Formats: sequence, structure tokens, C-alpha cells
Amino acid sequence: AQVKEIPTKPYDGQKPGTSGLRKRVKVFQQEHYTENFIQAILDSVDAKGQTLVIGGDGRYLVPETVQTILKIGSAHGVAKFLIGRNGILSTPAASNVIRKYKAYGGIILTASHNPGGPNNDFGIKYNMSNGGPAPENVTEKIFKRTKEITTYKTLEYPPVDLSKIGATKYGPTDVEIIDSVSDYLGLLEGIFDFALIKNFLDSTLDFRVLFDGLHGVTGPYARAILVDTLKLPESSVQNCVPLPDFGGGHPDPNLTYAHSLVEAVEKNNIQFGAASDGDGDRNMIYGKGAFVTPSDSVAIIADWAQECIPYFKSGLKGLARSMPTSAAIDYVAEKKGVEHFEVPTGWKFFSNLMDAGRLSICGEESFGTGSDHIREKDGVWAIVAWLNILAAANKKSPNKVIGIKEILLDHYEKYGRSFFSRYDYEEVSSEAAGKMVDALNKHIVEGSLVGKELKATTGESFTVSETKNFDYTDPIDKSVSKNQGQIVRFSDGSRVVFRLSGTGSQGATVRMYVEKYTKDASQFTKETGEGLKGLIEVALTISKLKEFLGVEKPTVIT
Ligand code: VG1
Ligand code: CO
Repeated sequence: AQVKEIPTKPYDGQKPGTSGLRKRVKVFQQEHYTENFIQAILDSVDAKGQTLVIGGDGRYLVPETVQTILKIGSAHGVAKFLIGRNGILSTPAASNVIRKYKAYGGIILTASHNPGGPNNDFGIKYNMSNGGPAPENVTEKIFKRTKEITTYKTLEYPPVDLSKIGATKYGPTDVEIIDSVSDYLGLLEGIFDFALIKNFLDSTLDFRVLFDGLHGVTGPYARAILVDTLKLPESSVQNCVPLPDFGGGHPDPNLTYAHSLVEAVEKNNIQFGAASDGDGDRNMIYGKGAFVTPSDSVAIIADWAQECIPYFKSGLKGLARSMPTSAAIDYVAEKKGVEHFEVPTGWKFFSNLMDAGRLSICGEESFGTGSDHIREKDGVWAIVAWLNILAAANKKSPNKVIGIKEILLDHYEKYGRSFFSRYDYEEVSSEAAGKMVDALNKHIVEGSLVGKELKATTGESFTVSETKNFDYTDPIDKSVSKNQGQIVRFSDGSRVVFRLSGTGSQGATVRMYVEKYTKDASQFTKETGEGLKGLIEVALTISKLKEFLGVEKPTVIT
């Protein structure tokens, strides 16, 4: 076959967001749309003669897109493609494969937790040789290229059989299909104390585990760990067959969308429940009557890591969270005397710190938790980390079974508690959202909220102490990211943050994050909604959010 040069025209809006380009499947199916974007990636990263990894979360359009990448990549002169079997690699597994095989980069086909299927979402994301999402200077370059593209090149050979493990060829290009799970399983076995976990689960029969894959990509990974390695019964996993439309569900592990897990945990009195998202980088930890908010989860993992997780035996390099995430992990860092960072939303900001050897464990409030074992957040890693911690805690307490709740209360007693909640207003008008942001910016510039005292119906009163727009200068490469969220601080240390989502595929999504810290032990067992009621009222009042957006209630509360 010969290289063909296909004429094309640029499409508007091929701008990669917080985590790649995410659009409706129908948008990707437009003539040349996907091809343009792939060519733009290859041109921007200079992939000639290199090895690239391809993997996806199994959603609709993944297999076809893998073949499209082969056509364009081969014509472009990519030397080799390493592909997960059937085009499947969870996002953390892809990050690991890139690192382990020293690939030049990887193309990950996912729209994460967004629903899949012909009428839902698809996505394409580029990761660098460190295994992490491309930084802004690279995604900007890709975007710029999409705006000037006039042709793309293809080489047409019969499609590669993605189900056959082993080496093959696509025309002049080497192709290797690899098992989707085994490298990742090996990675986790080298990190955690599986013997300790197994011993605990074997000897504590009334401590039951339930993992819900939500029909996303993690099913086979969780099965390999929980059923095949830890020898838990088949009943400890559910919804673990990946489906192209995720069974019609919304594969997002939170209390709203992971109701299949929540219901089963409550009904069957499961002590340890967990779920992950479509592409496997998010996690939720939820036991009978005990929900772990992600901001607490990362703080607790950080607190216990050195003591019980072999990978962290020699100590923590540093800790970090995204700006909207609660400060719970900061208190752990301060107590342990390690440095801690506050970065903008999105995992790529953590990668620089990890590459520089200054960060071990980090997380986001959006159910993302991880460490420097790879350069993506890692849902299954977080779940096994919790099992490791529970096993260690129970070893120390031979006479009483320690569950999630006990771990949480213990943590609050040691560090205090940060109530945290996020309100999402999805698919609102971009114009209305823009006006709300402008009004907040005006307040920030003029300082017109500072000193204001606001009363809530709970009897609480909050006085604004500071308003600011979050700008970040990367401590390693000094790159600057501006306007990463608007912060309103109150004199009691509480905080509200407003931010526009960068991952939506339609309209705008406004996120409101609320956080309130307490050392009052009588608050430690309270429901989050109760603890934050007054502050939420005040946040809605000062932002005039309902008036601007014309909506009464958020679409999702986490
Ligand atoms: C959201 C979350 C953010 C996360 C990102 C990607 O971004 O808030 O914390 O890193 O999704 O997660 P945004 O811009 O919509 O707020 V995933 O699981 O989609 O790769
Ligand atoms: Co995800």
C-alpha cells in the first residue's frame, strides 16, 4: 500500500480540556473529525520512529478508533504500537504500560465517567513518556495544529486482530497486543502487602468486600486482584463485565451514580464496598453506613502509608491535593513534617512534582486518589490501599473488628474534621455561567465582599475574610496557570470555591465546592449535609448562583 494524503478542513473546538478531547460520539463520527485530531497529535508530539501505547476504556467507538490510529500512525512513521488486548487498558494501566516499556507516549481512548454508547460520549487523550496527561503547552500545540490542518496521511492495510496477544505488523509498523491486566496486577503486587490483606480477609469472615465495576473497564482488574489473587468469593464483585455503553449507566463512583453499589452494601451489610469509574482512575469507598469523602480518603491513606504499605516504607516525599479538595491532607503533611502542595484541578499538575521526586501521595475531591507509582490517578490502587490499611488496623486491634467508620473517627480525633461537599450544575447555559463568573471576578477585584457578615437559617453567621482567583505557578517548570477557580474565604476558616468544569461535552458545568473545618468532637458523627447547611446557604447567596443560572437545584451533589 501507498501513503495517501487525504484533504480535510479544520473543525472548530478540538481543544483538549482538563483530560483530553471529550465530545459526543456523533461529533467524532463526522467525516475526518477523528482523523484530524489524531494527525494533529502526531504532528505536535513528533512521534516519527517512536513507540506509542494505545488503550481505551472499552466504550463504544474504541475498536474502530484503534484501527484509525494504526492507519494514520503507520503513514506518519510511528515505529511501533503497543496495544491493550481488544483495545482495552484502564487509564492507570495505560500509564503503567507507557512507563514500564519506556514508550514515547500513549493515546488513551476514554471519556472517563461520562456515559458511553452511540448517543453519548467518546474521548481521546495524549499522555507523555512519564505516563501522565500532556501538559498545557502540549495540548495548546495540538489545538493550534487542529486549526490549521489541511490534509492527513493514511496507510491502508487489513485491520489488526486486536484480540490476539502477541507481535504482528500493520504494514511497515510493528504492533504488539498485550494482556490488559497482567502488568498492572504485577505493579500492585509490588506496592501493597497482599499477604497481610489476605490474612486479614481470611481470618475475619464477617468482614465482606464488594467491588462494583459499573460495567466500566476495571471489572477484569478487580477480579484479578480480589477473586484470583486474594481468593475472595465470586460474590465480592459485581457489574464487572465491561460494556460499550456501560449497561446504559453513568459509570461515576459517587453516591448519586453508583447506586447499585450503595444499595447492595446497605442491603447485605457489607463492611467494605468500593467502585470505580468508566476508565478506572476514580474510586469511591463506601461501607455499611460509612461513606468516605475523597478529601478524607487521601488524607487517611497518607497518614497510614509509611506504617503499612511496603511501597512507602522509606517515607513520604511530599503530599498534594487539587485546590478545591479539602485541607485534610495538609494537616497530615504538617504533622509528619513533609512538604505539601495545592495545585489546579487535573492530574497533570501532580506529574511534574512526582517527576521531580517531591510528591508521593495526592488526590482530588472528585474521587481521584493516587501516588507516584504511575502518573494518573488510580481507582483500584486506592481501593487496595484501603484494604491494606484496614488489614493493618485490625492486626493492631485483635479483639475488635475495625471498619471504615472506626478509621474515619480515629482520623477526625487526631486531626479534626473537614466537612466537604460539591454541588454540580451540569449543562447550564455557557453565557449564564460566564456572567456569574464575571460578577464574582468583579467582587474579587473590588474587594466588595470582604468584611461582609452573612447569616444562615441555622443561626450560624459567616464573615468573608478574603476573596481571590486561584493562579498557580508550577514550582518545577515555573509555568503559570491562571483563573483556576474563585475562592471565598470566611473568618472561621471555612471556604467556598466556584469553578467551571473543563471536561463537559455540552454546555457549561458550574461546580461549587464547600468546606468547613471543625475540632468539635460532637460534629464527628454528623452527616455532611447537616454540617454544611449554613455555609451552603451563604455560598448560594453571595454568588447569586440560582439567579444567574436560573436553576433551583444542583444536578449532582457529592
Ligand atoms: C473533573 C474533575 C477533576 C478531574 C477531571 C478528570 O474535571 O473535577 O478533578 O481531574 O474531571 O477526571 P472538571 O474540569 O470537569 O472539573 V477523569 O476521571 O474524567 O479523567
Ligand atoms: Co476517569
